[in-house]
Amino acid sequence: MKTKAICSFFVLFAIVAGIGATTPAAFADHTEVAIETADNDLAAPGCVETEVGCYTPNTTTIEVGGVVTMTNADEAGIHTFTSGTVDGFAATADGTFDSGILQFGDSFEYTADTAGEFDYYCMLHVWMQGVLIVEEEHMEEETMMEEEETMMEEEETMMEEEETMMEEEETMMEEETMMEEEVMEEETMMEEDAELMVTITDSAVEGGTQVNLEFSTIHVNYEIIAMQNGEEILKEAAHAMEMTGASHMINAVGSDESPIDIEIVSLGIGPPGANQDWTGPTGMVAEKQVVPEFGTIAMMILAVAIISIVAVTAKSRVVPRF
Ligand SMILES: [Cu+2]
Repeated sequence: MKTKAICSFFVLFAIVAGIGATTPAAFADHTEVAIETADNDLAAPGCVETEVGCYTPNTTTIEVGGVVTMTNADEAGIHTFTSGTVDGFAATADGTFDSGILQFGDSFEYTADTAGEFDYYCMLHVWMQGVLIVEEEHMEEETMMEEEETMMEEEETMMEEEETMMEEEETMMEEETMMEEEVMEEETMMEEDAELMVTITDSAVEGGTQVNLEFSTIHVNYEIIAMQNGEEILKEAAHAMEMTGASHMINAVGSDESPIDIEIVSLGIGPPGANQDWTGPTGMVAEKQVVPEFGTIAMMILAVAIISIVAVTAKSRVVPRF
C-alpha cells in the first residue's frame, strides 16, 4: 500500500513537473491549470465554507482550449470532479466533464472547449463544490479587438481616401467645367474673330505700294483707308468675293519718316450692293503700318536681276568677224 502511494505520488509529481516543463511561463496561468482536492476534511459537509475549501483552488479560471488537470490528492478518500450543480444533497450533472472516481494520485484531464462558468462537485461528497471558469482566450480576444480596430482604422482611412478622391474628382470636374467654359469663351471669341480676320501684306511695286488683303471669310464688304503724313492717300470701299480676295495699289511708298498707315474697316458681310442684308461685325478689323524695308530690298533684287540679264546678254552676243 505504501509502495502504491509512493508510486502514485511520483506519477503526480511527474505530471506536475511535466506541465511545468512543457508549458511556457507566460501561458501557464490559463492554458493549463491544475486542480486538486483540498487538504481538508472532505469527508464531512462544510469544507466548502472553510478557508481551505474542498478543491484547490476553489475557483479556477482557464482560457478556451486550455487543459485542466484534476487530481485527487487526498490520501484518505476517493473523489470525483463532476460538472453540474448541487441543490441540498441532490446533485445534477450537466455533462460538461466528469472525471469519474479518482483514487488518490489519479488525475483526469479536461480540455476546456466551451466558454462559460461551470460548477462542479464530488459525486461521493456533494458538499465538495468548485467552480471552473472558462474564458474566451484573451490573446485571441485582444488580437481580434486589435484586428477590429485595425480594420476600423483602415476603413476610416479608406473612407477618408474616398472622400479625398471625391473632392479631387469634384475639383477636377470643376476645373474641367471651368476649362470647358474657357474653351467655349475662346471658341466664341475665335468664332467672332474668325468671322473677320484680315491679313495685310504689302510690297513695293513700281514706285507704289501694293497692299494685299486675306480675309478669314468670304463676302466681306470693307473700306480700306491709307494715311501718310496725316493725309488720306487712299480710301476705297470694296468687296472681297473670296477669302484671298483683294489687293489695292497706293501711289506712295512708306518710309521711316513717312510710314503709311493702313486701316481696314468692316462694313458687313454679304453680297455686294445688298447693304441691308449684310451681317457680321462692323468697324475696324485691322491696321498695319507699312515701312519700306521689304519693298526696298525687292526693288534692289529686281534691279540687280535686270542688270545681270543685260550683262550676260551683252557678253554672250557673238559678233562674227570676217
Ligand atoms: Cu469526494
